[in-house]
Order: sequence, then C-alpha cells, then structure tokens
Amino acid sequence: MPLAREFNFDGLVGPNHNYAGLSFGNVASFSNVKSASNPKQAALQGLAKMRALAQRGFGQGLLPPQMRPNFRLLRSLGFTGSDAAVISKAWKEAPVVLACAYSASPMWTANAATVSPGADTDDGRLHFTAANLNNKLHRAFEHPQSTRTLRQIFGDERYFAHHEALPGCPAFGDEGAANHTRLCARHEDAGVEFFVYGRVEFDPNAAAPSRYPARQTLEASQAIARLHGLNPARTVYAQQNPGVIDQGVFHNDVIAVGSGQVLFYHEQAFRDEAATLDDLRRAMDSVGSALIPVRVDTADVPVADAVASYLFNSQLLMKDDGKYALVVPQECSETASVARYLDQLIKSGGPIDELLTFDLRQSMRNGGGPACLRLRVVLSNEQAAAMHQGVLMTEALYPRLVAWVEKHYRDTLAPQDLADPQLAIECQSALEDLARLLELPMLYQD
Ligand code: SUG
Repeated sequence: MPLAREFNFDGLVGPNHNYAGLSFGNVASFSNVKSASNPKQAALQGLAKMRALAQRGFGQGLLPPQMRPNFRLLRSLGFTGSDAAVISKAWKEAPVVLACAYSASPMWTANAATVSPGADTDDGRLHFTAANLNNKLHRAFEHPQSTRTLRQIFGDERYFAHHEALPGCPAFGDEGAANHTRLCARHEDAGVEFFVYGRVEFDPNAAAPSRYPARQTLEASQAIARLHGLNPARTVYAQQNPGVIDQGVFHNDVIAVGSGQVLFYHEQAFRDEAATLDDLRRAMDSVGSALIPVRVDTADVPVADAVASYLFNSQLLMKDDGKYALVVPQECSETASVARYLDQLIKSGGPIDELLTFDLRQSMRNGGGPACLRLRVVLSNEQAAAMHQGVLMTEALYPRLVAWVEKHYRDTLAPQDLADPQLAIECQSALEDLARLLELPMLYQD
C-alpha cells in the first residue's frame, strides 16, 4: 500500500451557477455572456465525474460552494436596506456588480489555493495558501471562505498549515494551483514544485501579454514557495508564453498539465521551452527521478483548438500500474484535430494509455474544464485519516448529494433571475442544508 495518495477535491457547483461574462481574457466566459445556465445540470455533471473517479479507486473529495450573493460586498459598495432592497438597488444601478456578488466561480477549486505536500515542505506539514484571485472582482473575495473551508476540512495543525492569501494588489496576483504543478516519482516522495507565471511586476522590461491580462506574477509564486518552506533546488519557475495568454490561455492549466513524472504540454506553452525543460530535468534529477515530457506540436493541435477543446485542462491521474489516465471534457472528441491527436496518443505506447471523457458542458461554457474543477491534495495515510471525512466521495454520499441538488436547484437561471430576491433565499437554505449534510456545521460562520 502506498504511503501517500493524491486526492482530487472537486468544487461542488452552487445553485447560483450563471453566465455573466465576468472574465476578460477567458474566451468561453466572454462568448456565453448573458445566456441562461442550468445550475441543476451543472451540479449533477460535476457530481457524476466525482463519483466515476471515486468508483475507479482514485482519491476523491469535494469542496462546498460559497454563500452567494455576497451581501457583505454589496453593502461595502453602498447598497443599503434589507437583503431584498440591496439586491433590487444593485440590479438597477450596477448589474455587473450584482453578477459579481452572485458568481458561482468558487466551483473552480484549482484556483482556491496552492497546495504543497509534506514531502516537499521544510516542516513536513501540508501547506495551503488561499489564492487572492485579485485580477477579477468576482473572484477576489473568494479567499476568506476558501481559507475557512480548508481550515475546517484540514484542521489538525500537527499535519496541516494554512496561510492567508497574499496581499491583494497587482504585484502579488495569485491564481492558486492553476499555475502550479507538482512532479515526482511516487506521491510520497520529495517532489519538484513547478510555478508558471504570466508576468513580472518589478521588472519593467519583462515580456507581458498585450491583449489580455496575465493573472499570476513571479513575485506571488516566489512568496508562496517561501511560505511553504520549499527547497529552492526542487522549485522551478517558468514564464508562460505571453502570446498564448493573448489567445485565451488565461491560466497555465489551459495549455499544460503535469503529474508524477509526466508533463503534458503544448509546444507554445512556455516563453522558453528548452530552458524550462532543462530546469525541470535538473530538479527531477535532484530527487532521483526523470521527467517524461509529452509535447503536443502546433501542427497537430493549433492553440485555438487547445483553447476550444480544453485538451490540456485535463486531469492526469497516475494509476497503480504506473500508467496515466487522462480525464478530458467531451469537447475534445468534438474538435477534429484534438480527437485525432488523442486517438494516436493512447495507442502510442507512451505513459498515457487511457482516456476518460465527461460531459461538463455547463462549467465549460464559463471556461472551466475537468482540471479547473479540482484541487489536488497529496495526503499521507495519516493525514488522510486526520482530515474531515464528511467531504470524501463515497457510494453513500453521492445519492444524498444528488437528492440535495434535485431539491434545491433550479434548472434554468437567466441573467434577470439574479434580481429575484427569492433566489438569494433559496441559495442560503440550500447551503445551510449542505453544511449539515457534510457535517460541517460551522462552515459558513465567520
Ligand atoms: O476565473 N470563469 C473562471 C474559470 C476558471 C478556470 N480555472 C482554471 N483554469 N483553473 C475564471 O475565468 C467566468 C464567470 C462568468 O463569466 O460568469 C469565470 O469566472
């Protein structure tokens, strides 16, 4: 039996899931602005993925949605009166701000935090730093609840260390695990932590995208490595190619994914591909392991197809036999170049020998694929026993969550529905029920 396992904690989609076009630089979010969503279907699609992976024997948990609308935000911006009055005034005077306060974006838990397993940190504890997500208003207020949630699930300070989000200013823009990859031979071994940043705040000459924002800074990544007590010899930084950010690659996990020894990436992912691979090889060598790069050429999959299909926003899951399964969204089989590429990949005899395809269309329409929906946490067996067990996906929990969704969620949510004060009441009572179901009674208490 291995000494540590990787668990994926998927974001449970909230009853407020909607399309508000809030993420400039995220092509899907912008293209689906103002269309109606189906929160019930979104939550069920996510739960189906969690259950299927749990049934396959992968470590699987969930992170609950956050309470929305965020009345504290709305009141801090000058909307006053009863909750219903706040909603009505915000809808009339600043509908985009109301949409921000209502976003279900915490479902993309890859952005909740950066996580370093105990095998990599100087005190042997598993470290979490909640991401400040300060590039977007609707995401910038997620971190207090993300920290609260993580502290409640991983509460034992002998095993777990929690850091507050970095300062919420452009210099420390931090998007969490979406720009962080851990490579290793086995999960329990010391690994290499790989940080990919979009721009450098304190170097005016550094390259940067010109059309869309770079959300992650080098300074933020370095601060996290310090906070987590990472060994510099096993920590690698690389700049994302600014040209692909300008084509809609707003996080590194839209163009690369790594796990175990494998780095699956597009040839245009990094500003300096050769130097990045050299640095990773050297660092892997220092932990007695070897990097296995799987490079996808532009000639096989153009960047536009990678963005449309979310090929790289896949989960790379290490199996017991040392091979890897790739969890992809259905859009991959609907994009001709990608479908062709994947067919060859599986037959190639390389490390990735299995494809698992899921319909996650509700999340995909906001730019969230399989990898956005999960936060990876490598837990030693002791840590796994010490965490709160109520959020682990089991055959007993799954039907209870499905029944909870069926009871509380609407099957359509149009932009104007955010003005309905009843929706806020529904969201609140759904989440209060969920806190009981997950046996986390203090989940939403300050
Ligand atoms: O931050 N979309 C999210 C998608 C996050 C994907 N995460 C990772 N790649 N890890 C974002 O852009 C859209 C919300 C809206 O438009 O309604 C949104 O926030």
